[in-house]
Amino acid sequence: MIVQQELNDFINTNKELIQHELRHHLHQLDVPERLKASMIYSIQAGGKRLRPVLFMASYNAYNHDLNKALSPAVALEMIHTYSLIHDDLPAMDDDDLRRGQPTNHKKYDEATAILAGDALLTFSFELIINDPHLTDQQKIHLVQLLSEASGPKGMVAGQILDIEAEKKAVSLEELETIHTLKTGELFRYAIRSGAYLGEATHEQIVHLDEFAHYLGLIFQVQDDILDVTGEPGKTGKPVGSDEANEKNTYVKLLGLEGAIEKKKYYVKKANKALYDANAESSYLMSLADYFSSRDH
Ligand code: GRG
Repeated sequence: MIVQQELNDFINTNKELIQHELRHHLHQLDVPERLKASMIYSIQAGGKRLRPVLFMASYNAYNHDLNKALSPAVALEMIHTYSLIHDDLPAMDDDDLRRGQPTNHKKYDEATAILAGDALLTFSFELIINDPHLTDQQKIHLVQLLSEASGPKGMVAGQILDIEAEKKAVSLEELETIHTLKTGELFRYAIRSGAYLGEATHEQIVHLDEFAHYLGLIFQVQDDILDVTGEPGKTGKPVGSDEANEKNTYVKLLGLEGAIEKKKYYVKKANKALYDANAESSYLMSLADYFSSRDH
């Protein structure tokens, strides 16, 4: 049983490690100054680094040796950041604020924000390919996993389905598909790639895929619950805003009580999948609880 303090230490240590790696790779880039500044602006804007922490927890569930290959997690955070920059653009959500600060296109301009996103996306693959701690076979596999998770079969598919679903009623099943692709695929990559490098078996990875699926849904249902119950300022989004009212959410479909019940169901399924993956005493288990009770 992992106690809260131990989990906090694990999260903080790995967050620091990833921040350091992100800074190191971006600051040494020899590229046009405005592009570099805009990439660094969004990377350093205070993200929770949940996905890299999941990667580390998944590696740690199967392997206690020091994980020197951090590029799969750094690449993942870069792709997550690119997706947020593009999601905030006028052509998409048209947001002025992200994490309580001006969005990239507000701080710089639209063209710069588009290019900063493009640059983070492509640079992420370069990082994996140049990682001296990975074998060629590992590089190929990781690039395959990451491109599938973030591309037209993964996150990008989720984004277009989400845009198409705006302002029309969707079923619970359609909502789950959108979130599984838009949010869940990157979680799945984090967990799969960590377990793969930690040398989990194929069967364990199949169970972890199921865990990741439910973790993505827990994350999203909690996001929707926080939209109506969260403290303003903490979530970085206005509570009860027009945006929140128009969105297809679990709370809209099931009511607040129904959404909370659904979350409990997802937590149960996630825990069962972790047992099946022999990872029940890992940080992954505590992270599932952390995801379901987070307040921002
Ligand atoms: C533009 C191709 C493209 C995709 C965008 C992820 C995404 C797809 C859009 C983000 C919109 C959104 C608010 C989705 C809800 C789930 C989500 C990804 C929230 C943000 O993730 P956190 O909480 O963010 O991990 P931080 O700020 O901590 O990095």
